[in-house]
Amino acid sequence: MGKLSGKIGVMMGVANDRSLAWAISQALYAEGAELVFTYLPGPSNERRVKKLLGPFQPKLLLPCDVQNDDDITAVFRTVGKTYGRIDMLLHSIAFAPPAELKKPYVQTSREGFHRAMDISVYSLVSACRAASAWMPPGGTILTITYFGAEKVMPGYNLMGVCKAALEHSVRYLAWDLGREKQIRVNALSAGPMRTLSSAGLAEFDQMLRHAARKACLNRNIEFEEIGATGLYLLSDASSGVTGEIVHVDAGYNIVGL
Ligand code: 0WD
Repeated sequence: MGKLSGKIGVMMGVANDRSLAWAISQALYAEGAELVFTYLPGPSNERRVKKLLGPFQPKLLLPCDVQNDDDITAVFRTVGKTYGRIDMLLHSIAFAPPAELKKPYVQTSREGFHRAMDISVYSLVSACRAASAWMPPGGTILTITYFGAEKVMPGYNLMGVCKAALEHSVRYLAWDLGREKQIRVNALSAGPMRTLSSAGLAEFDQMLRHAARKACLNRNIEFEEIGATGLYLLSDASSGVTGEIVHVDAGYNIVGL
């Protein structure tokens, strides 16, 4: 019997075996959780995710473009009706048009700004609303953020502004859902990891080298470290923690120089 036996989790944002959401899913599986996955609709995404999940045989693998309210409603209705409850939600989704990330923030277009905010921030609000309808007291929600929300990280640009909005959304959601239903909402602020989406960032290799040099632990973080903290934040081990931004960055964020 694992710590999460009998718990139902919805995992949004597994794109491949390097996704941060996959690190957390593996840690939850190891503790006996029953997991359901969503993927961005598209034949190649579906194929990739199906192949990855094959050995785990999840009961549900559902298409969900978070820009579409009907998709979000359908996902949580299907999971809710299948299991009668949802205990955990992982939101590990972000997107900004690559061209927007290549230009200085001051040049951000209105359309690019709206699209990035919609996918990277509003999707959390919408998913929290839909998931919480099926969550019993003690339900937990986790999203993934980055230090570029707190300080200027050249090259992170528009996504830094999205992450700042995401982090403050976590606090307001923690207040609303905590008061209303005893549901917790937190964010894990991860150090840089090589994944599909980070590959789109200009100078990512330089960012990785710099992060390792500056961090207290003098290294970058490991995939399994994201999994372990994700498990903590999605389980009762963190029952007194909500509205927090927990850094898993080898201590990078506390160093000034
Ligand atoms: O260094 C890193 N990789 C860090 C990532 C450091 C700190 C934070 N993060 C954050 C990201 O900003 C994101 O919020 O972690 C989260 C997950 O990122 P990841 O694991 O690096 O990225 P990836 O494996 O690419 O998963 C993100 C997924 C998308 O994958 P692709 O590569 O296909 O775009 O977000 C999903 C999609 O599966 N996604 C969407 N899902 C539903 N609807 C949408 C959408 N419209 N757009 C993107």
